[in-house]
Amino acid sequence: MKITEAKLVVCSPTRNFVTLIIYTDQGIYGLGDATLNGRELAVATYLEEYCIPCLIGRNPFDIEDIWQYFYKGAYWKRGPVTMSAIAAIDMALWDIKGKALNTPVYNLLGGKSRDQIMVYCHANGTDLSHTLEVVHEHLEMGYKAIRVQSGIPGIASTYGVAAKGEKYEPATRGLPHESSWSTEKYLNFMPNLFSAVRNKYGDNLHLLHDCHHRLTPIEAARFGKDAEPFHLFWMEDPVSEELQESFRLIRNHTTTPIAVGEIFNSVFDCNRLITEQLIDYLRMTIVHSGGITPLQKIAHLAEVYNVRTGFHGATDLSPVTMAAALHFNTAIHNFGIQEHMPHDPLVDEVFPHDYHFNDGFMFIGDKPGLGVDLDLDLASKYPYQRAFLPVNRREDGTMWNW
Ligand code: CS2
Ligand code: MG
Repeated sequence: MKITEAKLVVCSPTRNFVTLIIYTDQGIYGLGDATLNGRELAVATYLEEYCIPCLIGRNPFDIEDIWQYFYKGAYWKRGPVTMSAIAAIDMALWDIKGKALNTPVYNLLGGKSRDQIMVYCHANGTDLSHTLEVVHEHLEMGYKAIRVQSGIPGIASTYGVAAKGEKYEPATRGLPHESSWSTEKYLNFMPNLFSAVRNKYGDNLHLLHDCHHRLTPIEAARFGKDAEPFHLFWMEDPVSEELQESFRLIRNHTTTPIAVGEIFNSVFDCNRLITEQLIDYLRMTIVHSGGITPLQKIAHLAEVYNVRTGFHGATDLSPVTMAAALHFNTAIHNFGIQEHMPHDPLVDEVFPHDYHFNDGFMFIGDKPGLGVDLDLDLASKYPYQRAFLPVNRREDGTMWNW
Protein backbone atom coordinates (compact mmCIF):
# COMPACT_ATOMS: atom_id res chain seq x y z
CA MET A 1 0.00 0.00 0.00
CA LYS A 2 1.21 3.52 -0.78
CA ILE A 3 0.20 7.02 0.27
CA THR A 4 -0.92 8.85 -2.87
CA GLU A 5 -2.21 12.14 -1.51
CA ALA A 6 -2.89 14.05 1.68
CA LYS A 7 -5.01 17.12 2.21
CA LEU A 8 -6.05 19.47 4.97
CA VAL A 9 -9.53 20.59 5.85
CA VAL A 10 -9.75 23.68 8.05
CA CYS A 11 -13.34 24.36 9.10
CA SER A 12 -15.25 26.18 11.79
CA PRO A 13 -18.59 24.57 12.62
CA THR A 14 -19.01 26.79 15.75
CA ARG A 15 -15.24 26.57 16.42
CA ASN A 16 -12.08 25.87 14.38
CA PHE A 17 -10.78 22.40 13.54
CA VAL A 18 -7.85 21.30 11.37
CA THR A 19 -8.17 17.80 9.91
CA LEU A 20 -5.64 15.86 7.85
CA ILE A 21 -6.87 13.23 5.40
CA ILE A 22 -4.33 10.75 4.02
CA TYR A 23 -5.32 8.80 0.89
CA THR A 24 -3.81 5.53 -0.37
CA ASP A 25 -3.62 3.67 -3.67
CA GLN A 26 -6.07 1.08 -2.31
CA GLY A 27 -8.97 3.47 -1.85
CA ILE A 28 -8.56 3.53 1.95
CA TYR A 29 -8.11 6.90 3.65
CA GLY A 30 -7.37 7.93 7.22
CA LEU A 31 -8.23 10.96 9.34
CA GLY A 32 -6.05 12.83 11.82
CA ASP A 33 -6.81 15.83 14.04
CA ALA A 34 -4.30 18.72 13.90
CA THR A 35 -6.21 21.32 15.92
CA LEU A 36 -4.16 23.60 18.18
CA ASN A 37 -6.53 26.10 19.74
CA GLY A 38 -5.77 29.66 18.66
CA ARG A 39 -2.80 28.58 16.49
CA GLU A 40 -4.63 26.43 13.92
CA LEU A 41 -3.07 27.82 10.76
CA ALA A 42 0.48 27.39 12.06
CA VAL A 43 -0.07 23.62 12.24
CA ALA A 44 -1.90 23.55 8.91
CA THR A 45 1.01 25.35 7.23
CA TYR A 46 3.58 23.09 8.89
CA LEU A 47 1.75 20.05 7.52
CA GLU A 48 1.12 21.55 4.12
CA GLU A 49 4.59 22.89 3.46
CA TYR A 50 6.86 20.46 5.27
CA CYS A 51 5.12 17.14 5.97
CA ILE A 52 2.69 16.29 3.19
CA PRO A 53 5.30 16.44 0.39
CA CYS A 54 7.46 13.93 2.35
CA LEU A 55 4.54 11.55 2.94
CA ILE A 56 3.70 10.75 -0.67
CA GLY A 57 4.82 7.31 -1.79
CA ARG A 58 5.42 5.92 1.72
CA ASN A 59 3.87 2.70 3.01
CA PRO A 60 1.21 3.81 5.56
CA PHE A 61 1.77 0.60 7.57
CA ASP A 62 5.26 1.82 8.62
CA ILE A 63 3.85 3.94 11.45
CA GLU A 64 6.89 3.89 13.76
CA ASP A 65 9.32 4.72 10.98
CA ILE A 66 7.15 7.53 9.63
CA TRP A 67 6.79 8.93 13.16
CA GLN A 68 10.55 8.94 13.68
CA TYR A 69 11.06 10.43 10.22
CA PHE A 70 8.99 13.50 11.14
CA TYR A 71 10.27 13.70 14.74
CA LYS A 72 13.99 12.97 14.45
CA GLY A 73 14.15 13.86 10.78
CA ALA A 74 13.04 17.47 11.29
CA TYR A 75 16.10 18.17 13.49
CA TRP A 76 13.93 20.77 15.33
CA LYS A 77 12.30 18.45 17.84
CA ARG A 78 9.22 18.92 20.05
CA GLY A 79 6.96 21.96 20.44
CA PRO A 80 3.16 22.06 20.15
CA VAL A 81 2.99 23.03 16.46
CA THR A 82 5.34 20.27 15.30
CA MET A 83 3.91 17.64 17.62
CA SER A 84 0.29 18.39 16.65
CA ALA A 85 1.26 18.01 13.00
CA ILE A 86 3.00 14.67 13.64
CA ALA A 87 0.01 13.57 15.74
CA ALA A 88 -2.36 14.17 12.83
CA ILE A 89 -0.21 12.01 10.55
CA ASP A 90 0.08 9.30 13.21
CA MET A 91 -3.68 9.17 13.90
CA ALA A 92 -4.46 8.96 10.19
CA LEU A 93 -2.01 6.07 9.77
CA TRP A 94 -3.56 4.10 12.65
CA ASP A 95 -6.96 4.78 11.08
CA ILE A 96 -5.74 3.44 7.72
CA LYS A 97 -4.18 0.35 9.31
CA GLY A 98 -7.37 -0.46 11.19
CA LYS A 99 -9.46 -0.08 8.06
CA ALA A 100 -7.03 -2.14 5.98
CA LEU A 101 -7.04 -4.96 8.56
CA ASN A 102 -10.78 -4.55 9.12
CA THR A 103 -10.50 -4.02 12.86
CA PRO A 104 -11.03 -1.18 15.36
CA VAL A 105 -7.83 0.59 16.43
CA TYR A 106 -8.09 -0.66 20.03
CA ASN A 107 -7.38 -4.15 18.71
CA LEU A 108 -4.09 -2.91 17.30
CA LEU A 109 -3.17 -1.41 20.68
CA GLY A 110 -3.52 -4.59 22.71
CA GLY A 111 -7.25 -5.26 22.63
CA LYS A 112 -10.00 -4.46 25.12
CA SER A 113 -9.08 -3.90 28.74
CA ARG A 114 -12.58 -2.55 29.45
CA ASP A 115 -15.94 -2.02 27.78
CA GLN A 116 -16.77 1.45 29.10
CA ILE A 117 -14.79 4.60 29.67
CA MET A 118 -15.59 6.70 32.73
CA VAL A 119 -15.74 10.37 31.79
CA TYR A 120 -15.96 13.61 33.74
CA CYS A 121 -17.96 16.64 32.68
CA HIS A 122 -17.79 20.32 33.55
CA ALA A 123 -20.12 22.08 35.97
CA ASN A 124 -19.38 25.78 35.48
CA GLY A 125 -21.39 28.31 37.47
CA THR A 126 -21.27 32.09 37.69
CA ASP A 127 -21.32 31.79 41.50
CA LEU A 128 -21.51 29.12 44.20
CA SER A 129 -25.26 28.55 44.09
CA HIS A 130 -25.33 28.49 40.29
CA THR A 131 -22.49 25.94 40.29
CA LEU A 132 -24.49 23.73 42.65
CA GLU A 133 -27.44 23.87 40.24
CA VAL A 134 -25.23 22.90 37.31
CA VAL A 135 -23.79 19.98 39.31
CA HIS A 136 -27.36 18.79 39.86
CA GLU A 137 -28.13 18.97 36.12
CA HIS A 138 -25.08 16.83 35.33
CA LEU A 139 -25.89 14.27 38.01
CA GLU A 140 -29.31 13.94 36.37
CA MET A 141 -27.54 13.21 33.05
CA GLY A 142 -25.80 10.30 34.74
CA TYR A 143 -22.26 11.66 35.19
CA LYS A 144 -20.33 9.97 38.00
CA ALA A 145 -17.46 12.47 37.92
CA ILE A 146 -17.86 16.23 37.76
CA ARG A 147 -15.34 19.06 37.53
CA VAL A 148 -16.51 22.20 39.33
CA GLN A 149 -15.44 25.70 38.29
CA SER A 150 -17.12 28.80 39.65
CA GLY A 151 -17.14 32.55 39.47
CA ILE A 152 -15.23 33.91 42.48
CA PRO A 153 -16.53 36.78 44.60
CA GLY A 154 -14.56 39.93 43.79
CA ILE A 155 -12.98 38.66 40.51
CA ALA A 156 -14.64 39.90 37.32
CA SER A 157 -14.06 36.71 35.27
CA THR A 158 -12.17 33.49 35.71
CA TYR A 159 -11.15 30.34 33.85
CA GLY A 160 -13.86 27.93 32.80
CA VAL A 161 -16.95 30.05 33.44
CA ALA A 162 -19.19 31.68 30.84
CA ALA A 163 -21.72 34.47 31.40
CA LYS A 164 -25.01 33.09 32.79
CA GLY A 165 -27.01 31.32 30.08
CA GLU A 166 -24.03 31.00 27.70
CA LYS A 167 -22.09 27.82 26.94
CA TYR A 168 -18.45 27.88 27.96
CA GLU A 169 -15.94 27.73 25.09
CA PRO A 170 -12.25 28.49 25.75
CA ALA A 171 -11.47 30.48 22.56
CA THR A 172 -13.46 33.45 21.30
CA ARG A 173 -13.51 35.04 17.87
CA GLY A 174 -11.50 38.20 17.27
CA LEU A 175 -8.46 39.21 19.32
CA PRO A 176 -7.74 37.78 22.81
CA HIS A 177 -10.06 38.74 25.65
CA GLU A 178 -8.42 39.80 28.91
CA SER A 179 -9.40 38.31 32.24
CA SER A 180 -8.15 39.26 35.69
CA TRP A 181 -6.92 37.21 38.59
CA SER A 182 -6.50 37.22 42.36
CA THR A 183 -4.86 34.17 43.92
CA GLU A 184 -5.86 35.35 47.39
CA LYS A 185 -9.58 35.55 46.61
CA TYR A 186 -9.44 32.21 44.78
CA LEU A 187 -7.70 30.34 47.60
CA ASN A 188 -10.13 31.71 50.18
CA PHE A 189 -13.18 30.80 48.15
CA MET A 190 -12.53 27.33 46.73
CA PRO A 191 -12.83 25.22 49.92
CA ASN A 192 -16.30 26.75 50.47
CA LEU A 193 -17.36 25.49 47.05
CA PHE A 194 -16.04 21.97 47.63
CA SER A 195 -17.68 21.88 51.05
CA ALA A 196 -21.04 23.02 49.62
CA VAL A 197 -20.92 20.33 46.89
CA ARG A 198 -20.15 17.57 49.42
CA ASN A 199 -22.86 18.80 51.83
CA LYS A 200 -25.47 18.86 49.12
CA TYR A 201 -24.56 15.83 47.00
CA GLY A 202 -22.66 13.55 49.35
CA ASP A 203 -19.50 11.53 48.99
CA ASN A 204 -20.15 9.22 46.04
CA LEU A 205 -19.60 11.77 43.33
CA HIS A 206 -16.03 12.04 41.95
CA LEU A 207 -15.17 15.72 42.37
CA LEU A 208 -12.52 17.42 40.22
CA HIS A 209 -11.18 20.94 39.82
CA ASP A 210 -8.85 22.71 37.36
CA CYS A 211 -6.58 25.40 38.85
CA HIS A 212 -5.46 26.18 35.27
CA HIS A 213 -1.76 26.82 35.96
CA ARG A 214 -2.34 29.85 38.22
CA LEU A 215 -0.72 29.03 41.57
CA THR A 216 2.86 28.93 42.81
CA PRO A 217 3.99 25.60 44.33
CA ILE A 218 3.47 26.68 47.93
CA GLU A 219 0.05 28.16 47.09
CA ALA A 220 -0.84 24.88 45.37
CA ALA A 221 0.28 23.04 48.50
CA ARG A 222 -2.17 25.12 50.57
CA PHE A 223 -4.91 24.54 48.00
CA GLY A 224 -4.36 20.77 48.14
CA LYS A 225 -4.32 20.73 51.96
CA ASP A 226 -7.47 22.82 52.23
CA ALA A 227 -9.19 20.46 49.78
CA GLU A 228 -8.26 17.27 51.67
CA PRO A 229 -11.47 17.03 53.75
CA PHE A 230 -13.48 17.02 50.51
CA HIS A 231 -11.34 14.25 48.93
CA LEU A 232 -11.06 15.50 45.37
CA PHE A 233 -10.52 13.00 42.55
CA TRP A 234 -7.82 15.46 41.43
CA MET A 235 -6.59 19.00 41.38
CA GLU A 236 -5.54 19.80 37.84
CA ASP A 237 -2.67 21.99 36.64
CA PRO A 238 -2.03 23.48 40.08
CA VAL A 239 1.10 25.29 38.84
CA SER A 240 2.65 26.28 35.57
CA GLU A 241 4.19 23.10 34.19
CA GLU A 242 7.57 24.15 32.89
CA LEU A 243 9.40 23.19 36.09
CA GLN A 244 8.94 19.52 36.96
CA GLU A 245 10.54 20.00 40.43
CA SER A 246 7.58 22.20 41.47
CA PHE A 247 5.50 19.10 41.89
CA ARG A 248 7.76 17.68 44.59
CA LEU A 249 7.02 20.65 46.80
CA ILE A 250 3.26 20.20 46.32
CA ARG A 251 3.55 16.44 46.81
CA ASN A 252 5.41 16.86 50.08
CA HIS A 253 2.50 18.78 51.56
CA THR A 254 -0.72 17.20 50.43
CA THR A 255 -2.50 13.93 49.65
CA THR A 256 -4.86 15.59 47.13
CA PRO A 257 -4.16 13.74 43.86
CA ILE A 258 -2.50 15.77 41.11
CA ALA A 259 -3.29 15.80 37.37
CA VAL A 260 -1.19 17.60 34.79
CA GLY A 261 -0.16 17.51 31.16
CA GLU A 262 -2.75 18.95 28.78
CA ILE A 263 -0.12 21.26 27.29
CA PHE A 264 2.72 18.70 27.31
CA ASN A 265 3.95 17.53 23.94
CA SER A 266 6.69 15.02 24.71
CA VAL A 267 7.85 12.46 27.24
CA PHE A 268 10.56 14.94 28.21
CA ASP A 269 7.86 17.16 29.76
CA CYS A 270 6.88 14.45 32.23
CA ASN A 271 9.67 11.88 32.60
CA ARG A 272 10.54 13.05 36.14
CA LEU A 273 6.90 13.55 37.09
CA ILE A 274 6.30 9.91 36.25
CA THR A 275 9.44 8.16 37.43
CA GLU A 276 9.58 10.11 40.71
CA GLN A 277 5.85 9.54 41.28
CA LEU A 278 5.12 13.25 41.63
CA ILE A 279 1.71 13.06 39.93
CA ASP A 280 -1.27 10.72 39.82
CA TYR A 281 -2.88 11.42 36.44
CA LEU A 282 -1.34 12.35 33.12
CA ARG A 283 -3.54 14.62 30.98
CA MET A 284 -1.55 14.52 27.77
CA THR A 285 -3.70 14.35 24.70
CA ILE A 286 -3.14 12.44 21.49
CA VAL A 287 -3.38 15.49 19.22
CA HIS A 288 -0.88 17.69 21.08
CA SER A 289 1.71 15.09 21.98
CA GLY A 290 2.62 13.47 18.71
CA GLY A 291 -0.14 10.90 18.36
CA ILE A 292 -0.95 7.38 19.51
CA THR A 293 2.56 6.05 18.86
CA PRO A 294 4.49 8.10 21.46
CA LEU A 295 1.61 8.17 23.96
CA GLN A 296 1.56 4.39 24.05
CA LYS A 297 5.19 4.44 25.17
CA ILE A 298 4.50 7.14 27.76
CA ALA A 299 1.43 5.33 29.12
CA HIS A 300 3.43 2.11 29.48
CA LEU A 301 6.14 3.98 31.38
CA ALA A 302 3.46 5.58 33.58
CA GLU A 303 1.93 2.17 34.32
CA VAL A 304 5.16 1.09 36.02
CA TYR A 305 4.98 4.11 38.35
CA ASN A 306 1.27 3.92 39.23
CA VAL A 307 0.39 6.98 37.18
CA ARG A 308 -2.93 6.71 35.35
CA THR A 309 -4.25 8.57 32.34
CA GLY A 310 -6.85 11.34 32.39
CA PHE A 311 -6.72 12.67 28.86
CA HIS A 312 -7.66 16.20 27.92
CA GLY A 313 -11.04 16.25 26.17
CA ALA A 314 -12.13 19.86 25.76
CA THR A 315 -14.17 20.97 22.74
CA ASP A 316 -11.03 22.26 21.02
CA LEU A 317 -10.00 18.65 20.31
CA SER A 318 -12.00 17.32 17.38
CA PRO A 319 -14.10 14.13 17.39
CA VAL A 320 -11.13 12.48 15.62
CA THR A 321 -9.03 12.97 18.77
CA MET A 322 -11.93 11.88 20.97
CA ALA A 323 -12.26 8.65 18.99
CA ALA A 324 -8.50 8.04 19.10
CA ALA A 325 -8.53 8.65 22.87
CA LEU A 326 -11.42 6.23 23.38
CA HIS A 327 -9.62 3.46 21.46
CA PHE A 328 -6.50 4.18 23.51
CA ASN A 329 -8.43 4.26 26.81
CA THR A 330 -10.11 0.97 25.91
CA ALA A 331 -6.79 -0.77 25.39
CA ILE A 332 -4.32 0.45 28.02
CA HIS A 333 -4.22 -1.02 31.49
CA ASN A 334 -3.61 2.21 33.43
CA PHE A 335 -6.61 4.19 32.21
CA GLY A 336 -7.95 6.58 34.85
CA ILE A 337 -10.67 8.83 33.46
CA GLN A 338 -11.45 10.78 30.26
CA GLU A 339 -12.55 14.42 30.08
CA HIS A 340 -15.84 14.92 28.23
CA MET A 341 -16.91 18.38 27.18
CA PRO A 342 -19.57 17.57 24.59
CA HIS A 343 -19.23 19.13 21.14
CA ASP A 344 -21.97 21.25 19.65
CA PRO A 345 -24.40 19.02 17.67
CA LEU A 346 -23.20 20.70 14.46
CA VAL A 347 -19.64 19.46 15.15
CA ASP A 348 -20.98 15.93 15.60
CA GLU A 349 -22.75 16.28 12.26
CA VAL A 350 -19.60 17.44 10.46
CA PHE A 351 -17.65 14.54 12.04
CA PRO A 352 -20.02 11.53 12.10
CA HIS A 353 -18.62 9.07 14.64
CA ASP A 354 -18.96 5.67 16.16
CA TYR A 355 -18.82 6.56 19.88
CA HIS A 356 -21.52 7.61 22.30
CA PHE A 357 -22.18 8.69 25.89
CA ASN A 358 -24.50 6.88 28.24
CA ASP A 359 -25.01 7.23 32.00
CA GLY A 360 -21.57 8.58 32.88
CA PHE A 361 -19.54 6.47 30.47
CA MET A 362 -18.40 6.67 26.85
CA PHE A 363 -18.60 3.68 24.56
CA ILE A 364 -16.54 3.13 21.42
CA GLY A 365 -18.06 1.22 18.51
CA ASP A 366 -16.43 -1.58 16.55
CA LYS A 367 -16.07 0.04 13.14
CA PRO A 368 -12.66 -0.59 11.56
CA GLY A 369 -10.06 2.13 12.17
CA LEU A 370 -10.95 5.09 14.38
CA GLY A 371 -14.62 5.06 13.38
CA VAL A 372 -14.87 8.78 12.54
CA ASP A 373 -15.52 10.47 9.21
CA LEU A 374 -15.65 14.02 7.91
CA ASP A 375 -18.57 15.38 5.88
CA LEU A 376 -16.61 17.48 3.39
CA ASP A 377 -19.64 19.27 1.91
CA LEU A 378 -20.95 20.31 5.29
CA ALA A 379 -17.47 21.31 6.50
CA SER A 380 -17.01 23.57 3.47
CA LYS A 381 -19.98 25.66 4.59
CA TYR A 382 -18.11 26.74 7.73
CA PRO A 383 -14.79 28.37 6.81
CA TYR A 384 -12.03 29.16 9.32
CA GLN A 385 -12.57 32.17 11.58
CA ARG A 386 -9.74 33.61 13.61
CA ALA A 387 -10.19 32.97 17.34
CA PHE A 388 -7.90 33.25 20.35
CA LEU A 389 -7.69 31.95 23.89
CA PRO A 390 -7.95 34.70 26.51
CA VAL A 391 -4.95 36.27 28.23
CA ASN A 392 -4.86 36.90 31.96
CA ARG A 393 -3.53 39.64 34.22
CA ARG A 394 -3.24 39.97 37.99
CA GLU A 395 -5.31 42.73 39.52
CA ASP A 396 -2.35 45.14 39.34
CA GLY A 397 -2.03 44.55 35.59
CA THR A 398 0.87 42.06 35.60
CA MET A 399 0.57 39.39 32.89
CA TRP A 400 -0.20 36.00 34.42
CA ASN A 401 -0.87 32.45 33.27
CA TRP A 402 -4.37 32.15 31.85
C1 CS2 B 1 -8.98 22.98 30.03
C2 CS2 B 1 -9.16 23.37 28.63
O1 CS2 B 1 -10.37 21.16 29.63
C3 CS2 B 1 -9.51 21.61 30.34
O2 CS2 B 1 -9.07 21.07 31.33
O3 CS2 B 1 -7.88 23.32 30.73
O4 CS2 B 1 -10.46 23.89 28.55
C4 CS2 B 1 -8.18 24.38 28.06
O5 CS2 B 1 -8.31 25.61 28.68
C5 CS2 B 1 -8.44 24.49 26.60
O6 CS2 B 1 -8.37 23.23 26.02
C6 CS2 B 1 -7.49 25.45 25.92
O7 CS2 B 1 -7.63 25.37 24.56
MG1 MG C 1 -7.33 21.85 32.10
